[in-house]
Amino acid sequence: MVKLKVYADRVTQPSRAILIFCKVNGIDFEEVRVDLSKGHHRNPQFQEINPMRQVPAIVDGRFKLFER
Ligand SMILES: N[C@@H](CCC(=O)N[C@@H](CS)C(=O)NCC(=O)O)C(=O)O
Repeated sequence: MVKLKVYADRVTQPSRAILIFCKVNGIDFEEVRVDLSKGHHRNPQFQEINPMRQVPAIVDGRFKLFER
């Protein structure tokens, strides 16, 4: 089974909120760091996940979601 991926940068409050939500609710997930200070959110690969180029975003198989 494919694990839920959480694209986040812990520096940001919205990212921390999603990470805490997953941990508190026992959701099995993989954290993928998107380093805003290095501009990783502007990479074409990340833009395919979130065209708004913001974290957090989640991917579950083919399902992609952004906006908390
Ligand atoms: N409405 C979005 C807001 C997300 C958001 O504002 N993310 C900021 C960090 S706090 C971000 O990725 N900023 C990068 C940018 O806009 O370039 C949500 O709640 O998920």
